[in-house]
Parts: sequence; C-alpha cells; structure tokens
Amino acid sequence: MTWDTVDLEWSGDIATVTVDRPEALNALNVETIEAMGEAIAEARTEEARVLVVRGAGDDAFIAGADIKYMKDLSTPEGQAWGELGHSVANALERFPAPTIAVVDGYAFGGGCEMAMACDIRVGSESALIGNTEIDLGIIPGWGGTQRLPRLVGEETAKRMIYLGQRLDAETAREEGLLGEVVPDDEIDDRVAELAAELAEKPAFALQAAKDAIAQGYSDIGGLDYEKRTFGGLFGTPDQREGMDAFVENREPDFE
Ligand code: CO8
Repeated sequence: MTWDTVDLEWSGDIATVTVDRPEALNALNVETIEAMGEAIAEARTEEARVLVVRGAGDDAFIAGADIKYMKDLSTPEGQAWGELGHSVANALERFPAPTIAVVDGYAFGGGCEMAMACDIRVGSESALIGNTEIDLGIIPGWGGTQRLPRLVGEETAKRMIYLGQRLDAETAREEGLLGEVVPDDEIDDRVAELAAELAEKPAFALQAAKDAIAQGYSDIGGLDYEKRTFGGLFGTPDQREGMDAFVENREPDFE
C-alpha cells in the first residue's frame, strides 16, 4: 500500500514508518494518522523484526496533532479524534516486535505521545520534546497522561503537563523521556545500528519480554478515562482560545 503523507520502507526485516508532511512539521491530520495506522498494520502483517518510526526532514519528528484541523472540533468530533490517536498509539505499544522512535527535532503533544508509545526513544541533540497541550486549552489525549508518569514519575509528569514544558534533549534524557541522545548527524547511524542489533535477537523471546513488561502496566482504565476527558474539552472557551491563538500566531488569553 502507498500513502501520500506516510512511507513504509524495508531494510531486510526492519520496517521504517516515516511521517512525511514536512511542510507542517509532520503534524498529524486525519489522513496522516490513518495512513500511519495502516503502515504499522502492514509492517505487523509482514512480520517486521523491528519497527522504526520517524519524521521526514531535519526539523521534526512529529510537531503534534494538527491544530488547524482540531481547532473547531465539537465534543463528539474531539472524542473520535482521541479514539483515532489512541488506536495508533496502542498499535505501536502492542506491536509484537521492538519499536524505536527517532526523535530528531520537534516532538510535541501527539508527537511526544507517539514517541512514548514506542519501546525505545533515541533523540538528537537538537530535539525538543514535551506534552505541550495545556497551552492549547486541552490535555494530552493520545495516552500522555498515562505514559508520561510511567516514564518520568508522577510529580515530574505533572510539572511537565501542567506547565506544557518543551524539554531540550539532554533534560529529556535526564528525566527518562529519551533513552539516549546522540549528535544530530549520527542519529541515523545509531538507529540503524540499534535496529540491526535488535533484529538479530530471538524474536519470540523479545515478544515475550515485551508482553511481560506490558502486563505490569495494565493501565487500560486510565487510557479510557483520558479518552473520555479529552473529548469533553473540545468546544470549551479555553480550547477555542488556545488553538485560535496558535493559528493566529499570538499568545492565548485563557478565561
Ligand atoms: N498543527 C498544525 N500545523 C502545525 C503544527 C501543528 N501541531 N506545528 C507546526 N505547524 C505548521 C505551522 O502552522 C507552519 O505552517 P505554515 O507555514 O502554513 O504557517 C509550519 O508548520 C511551520 O511551523 P512554524 O512556522 O510554527 O515553525 P517554527 O520553527 O517557527 O516553530 C514549532 C515550530 C515550535 C514546532 C511551532 O510550530 C509549534 O509550536 N507548533 C505547535 C506544537 C504543538 O503545540 N503541538 C501540540 C499540538 S496538540 C496535540 O498534539 C494534541 C495531541 C492529542 C490529541 C488528542 C485529540 C483527541
């Protein structure tokens, strides 16, 4: 299958899904996130031994969900949008082989959430990452309220989410949001090396390890709660103001 804004490429048993919308810093609109879900499903059907997720261009992994699309959504539409993002994040989290997010550039909001749904996050020195949704009058709605505290601890996650922090790569590594940080011009080689090493490991044992680790984090209730809460924020004055401000390139003035 082929898509306009997502590519699926293979190097042996290693599949790479690239979000390819650089003119919008790889922000995820409906078409792109649906394509991302289909590409992940195809990599699963073709039994990839490792799945790499990256963004096209030098500037961004994924700059988040598409604010221009989201800004006028009603509550039910916001709910459906949340479900769509959750389904793709869950497909990454439950992918039966190791997954690597290549966090090279911006990874905000839904971009940070897609990275957190991967097993391993490799960042470049110039990466900026965070669950920045609060400044748009919404909350992390694609799993961030559950996955961020798991990675960085509850108090740190609350600081990051409440303040909408945009972390530089080194801070993100210190806090546990990025597993490692490498110079910008070395990230592709490092990811290729890591993926090749993982592809040589015993696949069934890797899958069993991944499943066993996931059992300890059975947070389905939390993810469902987040989905319901997120949709309810669409149509509020603060959501409208936060997203209008982004589109109009000004600071938001919340009620
Ligand atoms: N959505 C839509 N368009 C975007 C986005 C985005 N998230 N990010 C960047 N773009 C667009 C810009 O509008 C611009 O387009 P144009 O050229 O047509 O004006 C283009 O990409 C380039 O962006 P900038 O000119 O702003 O580039 P800068 O280098 O000056 O700034 C930043 C880059 C810092 C990344 C800046 O673009 C920015 O702050 N973007 C928004 C980041 C953000 O807040 N992301 C979180 C979005 S909310 C979210 O992801 C919610 C997820 C959960 C959803 C759950 C739904 C139920």
